[in-house]
Amino acid sequence: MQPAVYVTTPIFYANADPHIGSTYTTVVCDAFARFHRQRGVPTFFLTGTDEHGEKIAEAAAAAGITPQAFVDQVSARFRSAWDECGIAYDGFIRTTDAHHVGFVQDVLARIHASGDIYFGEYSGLYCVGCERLYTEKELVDGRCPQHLVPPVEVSEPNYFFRMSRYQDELRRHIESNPDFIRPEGYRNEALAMLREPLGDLCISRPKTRLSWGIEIPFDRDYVTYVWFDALLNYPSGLDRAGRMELWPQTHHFIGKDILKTHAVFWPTMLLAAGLPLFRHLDVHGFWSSGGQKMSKSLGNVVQPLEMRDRYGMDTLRYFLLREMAFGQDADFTEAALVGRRNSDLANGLGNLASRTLAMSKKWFDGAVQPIDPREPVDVELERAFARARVELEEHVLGLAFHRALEALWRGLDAANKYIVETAPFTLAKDPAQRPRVGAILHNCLESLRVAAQLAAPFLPETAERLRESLGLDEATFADLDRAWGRAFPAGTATGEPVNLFPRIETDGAAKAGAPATGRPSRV
Ligand code: ME8
Repeated sequence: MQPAVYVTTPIFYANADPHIGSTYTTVVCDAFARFHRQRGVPTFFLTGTDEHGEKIAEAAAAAGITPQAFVDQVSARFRSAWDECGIAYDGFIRTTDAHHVGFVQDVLARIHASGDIYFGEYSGLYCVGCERLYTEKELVDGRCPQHLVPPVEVSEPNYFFRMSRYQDELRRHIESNPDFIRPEGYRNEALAMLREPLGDLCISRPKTRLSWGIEIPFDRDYVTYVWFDALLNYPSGLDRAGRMELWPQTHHFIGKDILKTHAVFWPTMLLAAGLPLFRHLDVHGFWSSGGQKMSKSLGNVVQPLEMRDRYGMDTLRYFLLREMAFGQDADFTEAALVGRRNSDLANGLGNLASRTLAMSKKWFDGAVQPIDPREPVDVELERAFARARVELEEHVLGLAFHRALEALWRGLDAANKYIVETAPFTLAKDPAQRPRVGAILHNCLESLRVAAQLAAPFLPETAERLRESLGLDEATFADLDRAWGRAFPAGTATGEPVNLFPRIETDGAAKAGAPATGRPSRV
């Protein structure tokens, strides 16, 4: 485990609302941050909005309001969406914040003073959607591969950052630090970019063409190029929070669309600014929607709040984290989400919780019984959860969140199998077996306790509901190392049976890929 972690999402362009892609990155960061906090690791989690540049200026003009009024609205929508989704960020940065503006200007002045910024002629093929220049080679049929539109030719005098000066140093760093960019495929892509001559980076825009940006401190006729401004949010947000000591422990989570800016522009900027390099760039793949690229024109953009309202946030979190192998692409359909909800959440976890709590209530009025005597089958169950924990932790640190959840579900399967094998329903008919039935239920409650603790970073609402139903206080629940059999003091009272994940009736519609009704059925 690292001594501390600093976790960041990309800052999202304040020109559109959150969708399932931005939600995925944010949920991954949230789970990763909660995982570390739960293990006592000092953690800071930053997210926010990217508010300058041509793309935003154009969107504001189209909306008929000033850029500032426009970004105020969109940024507030991002913030409230993350709040409604229960995202536990520690800082929310806006690139129009005065502190950030000052931070960017300081860095520019420093790099200028050290001789790494010069004035020259800027020309090339620019994609406004990406806010960056493209080389002919990067284009696909003359179009930007992300936005599928031809870039525009630009030519104007501007300031340049001597990025090329740092090319070799960066390549050596990536070569000697295999964990710097993960998973490996993206590291290889970055190394391939660094095998080509890098050139320098244009970092200004004349105000005559674009005034919506941070003014260059050494030339009032220019504003800063939006990516130069945006990338600096990462240290500036930490600086503002007074937590710069965490900087060397940085984990940047991004989607693969912004690999070049983060794997090439950003580290060279840090080298020039004399700041330590981040620790990890963790790159995930893209979500498609029903097999197609998500786009407004296709009308298949998946809205996180709609999904949350229909299925609950934990179901959405579980689906996102379980369905996508981090680094690879995945497809979002409600049918697949409903499938996971019913098979994993309702059957696996929900069923164990409702059965255990119902038995505890029915036979012991909720009073937790002593755990002895222990049978081999009980020890096997305890071991299954010990294994689940080890595997889950390894997988989270290796970014395989889907595997981490699989490992936890192997523990839940063992618990459900334990109930079948020990058959408390049958034993309960014999009064002489009462102590054994009590011990079996205690083991089931322990399974639920450990499962809820391990699930907490991924399914925080569910974990809290389980904690309450199990009658555990917060301190006991926070203690991951509490020994099996030592979490429920004699006399602890478990609550009423809960139905954590009512099954979603699919009535054939969801199976066919159409939106599910979301109507819970009786179980
Ligand atoms: O690029 N699948 O902002 P942005 C998965 N402001 N993730 C997706 C996705 C999809 N279909 N679509 C978007 C920017 N994302 C810049 C970043 S950082 C200094 C500046 C996620 O609003 C993914 O994390 O276009 C991607 O990298 C990010 O949204 C881009 O968000």
